[in-house]
Amino acid sequence: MAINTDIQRDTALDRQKEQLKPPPMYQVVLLNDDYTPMEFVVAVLQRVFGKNEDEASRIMLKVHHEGRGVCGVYTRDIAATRVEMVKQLARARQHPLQCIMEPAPEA
Ligand code: TYC
Repeated sequence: MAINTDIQRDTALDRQKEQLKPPPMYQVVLLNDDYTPMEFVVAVLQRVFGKNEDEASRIMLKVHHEGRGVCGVYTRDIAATRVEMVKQLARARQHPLQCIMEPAPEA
């Protein structure tokens, strides 16, 4: 019984600590390919990530030249929803555009 009580106390403490922490954040990353038109990528960055045209063009060119680029940093569900939105838009136009999410580096 003493063992059990210890486990329960640890768990409650862990939960309390967990609730004090900010949620884990995820970055949504666009990957380069040779076929998706640049204008389409810029339009996706504006529509899905709320970027203005200059910022969208800057991110698109970074992906084009460096192979990948961060579109934004979000909580898990919001990041996952945006990844799905990008994939759906790309699929609808039959572009091979790839988008992933990954844990954001700690600030
Ligand atoms: N490399 C593509 C081209 O030359 C443009 C592109 C940019 C594609 C960013 C995907 O995530 C991407 N048309």
